[in-house]
Amino acid sequence: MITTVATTPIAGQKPGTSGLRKKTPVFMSRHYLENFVQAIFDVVGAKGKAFVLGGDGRYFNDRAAQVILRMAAANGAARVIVGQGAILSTPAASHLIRLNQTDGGIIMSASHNPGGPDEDFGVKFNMPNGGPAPEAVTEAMFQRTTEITEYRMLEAQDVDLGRIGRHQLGDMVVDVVDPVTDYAALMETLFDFGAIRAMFAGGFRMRMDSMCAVTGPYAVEVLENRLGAPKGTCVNATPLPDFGGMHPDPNPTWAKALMDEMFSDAAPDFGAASDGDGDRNMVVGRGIYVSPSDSLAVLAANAHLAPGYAKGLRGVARSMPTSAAADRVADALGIGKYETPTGWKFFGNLLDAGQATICGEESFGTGSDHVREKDGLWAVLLWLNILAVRKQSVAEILREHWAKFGRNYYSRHDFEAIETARADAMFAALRGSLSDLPGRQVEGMVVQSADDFAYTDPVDGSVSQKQGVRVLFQDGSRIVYRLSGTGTEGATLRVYLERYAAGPSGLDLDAQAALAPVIRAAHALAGIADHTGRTAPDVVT
Ligand code: G16
Repeated sequence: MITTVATTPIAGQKPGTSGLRKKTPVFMSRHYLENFVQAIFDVVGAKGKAFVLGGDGRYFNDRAAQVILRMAAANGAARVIVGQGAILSTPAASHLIRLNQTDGGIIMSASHNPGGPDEDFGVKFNMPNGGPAPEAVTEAMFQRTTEITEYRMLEAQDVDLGRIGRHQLGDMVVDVVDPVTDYAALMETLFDFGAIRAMFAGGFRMRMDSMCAVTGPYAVEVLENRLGAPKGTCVNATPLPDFGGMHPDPNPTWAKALMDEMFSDAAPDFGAASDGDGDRNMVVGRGIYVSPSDSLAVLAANAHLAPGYAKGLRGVARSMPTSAAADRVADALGIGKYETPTGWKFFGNLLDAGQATICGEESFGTGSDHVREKDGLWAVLLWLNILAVRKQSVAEILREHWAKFGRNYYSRHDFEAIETARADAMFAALRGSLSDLPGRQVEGMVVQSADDFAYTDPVDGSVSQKQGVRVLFQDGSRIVYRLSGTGTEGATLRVYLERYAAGPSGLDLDAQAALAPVIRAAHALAGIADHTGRTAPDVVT
């Protein structure tokens, strides 16, 4: 029996960088989830359609899944494919959408944000290509939330999402699938599992920290069961609704236990961590941290060593705040290079059009055209494939890379939970000063140009404005200022810092030391302390 429930618009249901993310109690409040899900179905249409549904297992994931299923049935969907227990990593969900050629999918996640009754929850819609909905679509969903008057709900019992197989919910079919099987099979087509297995058999050791989030079962199946890594290689591998109290953001600050191990005498050869929904990754060698920008560049330069990329790459895309290290590789390979706004959704058209094969972001995201999301375990496997072929350490590979291409010293400084009004005032002042900056001297550097990044999509011509303030210096150094679009409280200021060293000397400095003048210039030009009251960042990556 389908009921139509009267509702009224709820303010603030505007998706950010990647879907709608809010505090869990907000999402659990009356009509909140239902209004947004109805807005999704109103925009994309549900009648006769098939969707994928899954999430990262955080608190409220299971109950939200039952609500979404009842609403899908009430809106006339024909079929929903759900990961067992309503669990799917974000890249696995993207793959299932593509594999089954569904009309899209709904992913429940707030990614790297903590989970729990008082933490964060999120919902996003992915398109039939498997990628996050573009801005035009999320904007239409937001508009719909501002005018919504009713939503549709099937009155029915919960579907048993623990039982793999076919279920019926009203007229709709619900297929519960193992969340790992199809994803693991895809990985086997891309990488030389034999070579990686031989490397583990030869004594190579790694640590994979899944931070009590969704990647655990994927990592155990692929690394331990299929590739023969010793039991215990994967730690924090059981997904928990509150991520065991961890902050599942794989960066040196939040994955500190892994960092400590990799810099200790007992360090294994290779370390990696992944985030809440499995699309981010951090990579660490023994005694050496690999910045995400460098990781993208190394992967692009060596991808041809893996079977899935043996024919070479068509192009490399990076988000604007990501360092230009990957551009240097693209130039050397003679392939296309693209600079997009922050947000994986901006890579979708380039991947669909076959213009880019590998994409990456400074925010610990790397991926390729195998799905339409960034993919944490994929990046780990590509690194392992490269290590197995080159038979060198991570440190040796990085040093050879810098010797060949020069080094883009890079860091991001985050200032979290700033009062929104103060952050907005800082950006207003900064934007107002842009035309005065060229020619200005600061910390021994001269500003060459300053602007607010705007992007015209080369495939569909859509334009995205105000994607980050850039200050470029004559010596090639760069500062970028942005406000995060994934937080749920106050504003997070992200300051991205970059300086290029051509070598051969000066390639082995500590990144923060090498960037010291750029960091001071960033504070001076934006008046960070005056506007925000902060003199030091909360997170340094
Ligand atoms: C999302 C997006 C990424 C983006 C990141 C950080 O990742 O998919 O493209 O780089 O947020 O965005 P912001 O700087 O606006 O916080 P995820 O892993 O949170 O889905």
